[in-house]
Order: sequence, then C-alpha cells, then structure tokens
Amino acid sequence: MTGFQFHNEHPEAADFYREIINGFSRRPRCIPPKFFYDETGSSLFEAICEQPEYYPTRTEIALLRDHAWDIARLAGNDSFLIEPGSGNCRKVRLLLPAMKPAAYVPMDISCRHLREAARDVAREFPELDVHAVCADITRPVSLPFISHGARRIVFYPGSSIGNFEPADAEFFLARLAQLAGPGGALLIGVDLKKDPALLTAAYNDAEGVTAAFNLNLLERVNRELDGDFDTGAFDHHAFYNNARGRIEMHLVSMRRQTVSIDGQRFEFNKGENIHTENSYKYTRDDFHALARRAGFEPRHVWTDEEELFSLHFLSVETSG
Ligand code: AVI
Repeated sequence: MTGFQFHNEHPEAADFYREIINGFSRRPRCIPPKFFYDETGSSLFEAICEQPEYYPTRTEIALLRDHAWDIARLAGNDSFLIEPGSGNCRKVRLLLPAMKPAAYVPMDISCRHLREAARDVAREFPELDVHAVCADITRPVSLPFISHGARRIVFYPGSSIGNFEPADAEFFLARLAQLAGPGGALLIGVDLKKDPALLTAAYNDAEGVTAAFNLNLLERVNRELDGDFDTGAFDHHAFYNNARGRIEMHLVSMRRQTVSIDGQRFEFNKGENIHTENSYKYTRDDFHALARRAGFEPRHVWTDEEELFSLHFLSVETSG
C-alpha cells in the first residue's frame, strides 16, 4: 500500500524563556542555536543556503546529484529511508529515484512544516510510502511501522552535525546508529576544514543574510518574551577559531546598554558578546574517528574537486 501517514510523538516545546535566562547568567552569555529556527529564522536560513559565499548547500546538492546511483548501490533498494530533521525535504528528492526505498520516514520537531513538506514528497512520488514522524530527533523514538528486519538507511545532510559540540556529536551519532540498527547505514553530509578565508566568508555574506539570521534571535526574544533589545545596537560577528576547528557566531553589544526581558534587566558592556553558534569543521580522518567511536564503519566518502564538503556512507558496525 502506498500513501501518506502522519505520526505525532508530541515533542515537548523547548522552554525558550528558561534557556535564555540560563544562557544569560553565564559568561560569555549564550543562546542555544536551536532557537534560530522560528518561522523567520527558517526562511532566513533558506536564503543563506542560496548565498554565493555559502558553498555547503550547493556543493552537497551536486554530490547527491552526481553520486545518487553509487549511493543507491551501497544502500540497496527497498530500505526504509529515515531523515531526522528533514526540514523542507529538498535534498532527499535527489536520492529517491535511484534508491527506490520501501518507504521514506521524514522526522522533524516542527509538526506543521513537516506535514506540508512530507505531503509534497508523497504527491511527487506517488509510488512511495511516506511516514512523517513529528518528534524531537535528539530523543529516542520508536518507529513501530517499520517491519522487523527491514534495512534502515538514515540520511542526515547539511552538516548539522557540526553544530553539536564534539562530545554531543558522538552521542548523537550513536543515537543515529541505534536508529539505523543492525545491518543499517548512515549517509551524512559533513563540512570540511579548509582555507579560513573561505569559511569566514561563508558566515559573513555580502548581502547580510547571515547577520539578519543571527540578529533574528534578539528579535525573537522581543516578540516572544517581551524583550526590548535594540537590535541596531548589536553587531553580527562570525570568525574561524583555528585552535578549535570551528566557526563561531556572536552578537556583540556596540555600546553599554541595559536590556529587559519580561521585566528582568540585563546589563551589557560595550564589546560584550552573546555566543550564538559553533559550526565545527572536520577533516575526513577526524570525522571517521568520531564515527567509529559512535559505532559506525566508514564505507565510502564523496567530495567535490576542491574538497569543500564531504558525504559519508557509514554502516552500523555489528559487534561480535
Ligand atoms: C544548519 N547549520 C549546518 C548551519 C551551519 O553552517 O552551521 C547553520 C548556519 N549558521 C550560519 N549559517 C548557517
């Protein structure tokens, strides 16, 4: 039977207020990057992906397009193709004709977007079973509609693994290994270490879209938590931290100022920063070591000619 089914695991809404107050009690102050993605932030992120300086999206899309049949050979047909954090389900469309999975299982925390995006995939591929699962992908989830023994291929594109701290990345990859299960595999996009000038440019596009994406965090606090940030008094600052192998994004207070959030006041010194994101970059070997620690065995890596971005096929290691 083909068709579309929606499974709601009722993910708990993250507590924006509590996490902002916690993050502001630390030094440097921070806001967890998961809060970038409200409706405005998600559209700004899609616009970032179209910027000429932001090479990861177009490079990964070209890799998927050029190697879809090689990927399908490794993955086999008739598997369950599971995509945690599926967003607009754009990239999976490049894999479906070659992979011919038994079913596609997009998973996302945003129920409304998931339902729309997954329904579009079901319309476009009428032969395909689509089981959309609204869930928090960082928590364990059961997928009872997947028959016992069916091969599971997990697809995690976009280098979102880079937004986890390395220890958390290992923990999350181990969760993906659990999700894929014995005999399963992971196809994952990972951004590579490269000339810091290229990296810095990717997070400082000339149009100012990344700056708007970063500043939207403060606008979101104003909208949702009765904040009074003067967003014109904060600057977007993104740079490559070579020692830690990561892009860091910050919002820097351009003057001494007091901000109130739901009646609570916070002082900012001139030059004081709010740390909003890390985006770790890996060498191929660094990532293989991380994946092995999480229970995967590397099978194949595809990269573009300039070695900007990598796509890894990893199988779940069967112990014993
Ligand atoms: C979602 N993630 C992989 C993006 C990145 O490159 O780390 C988020 C982003 N932040 C600024 N630009 C893009």
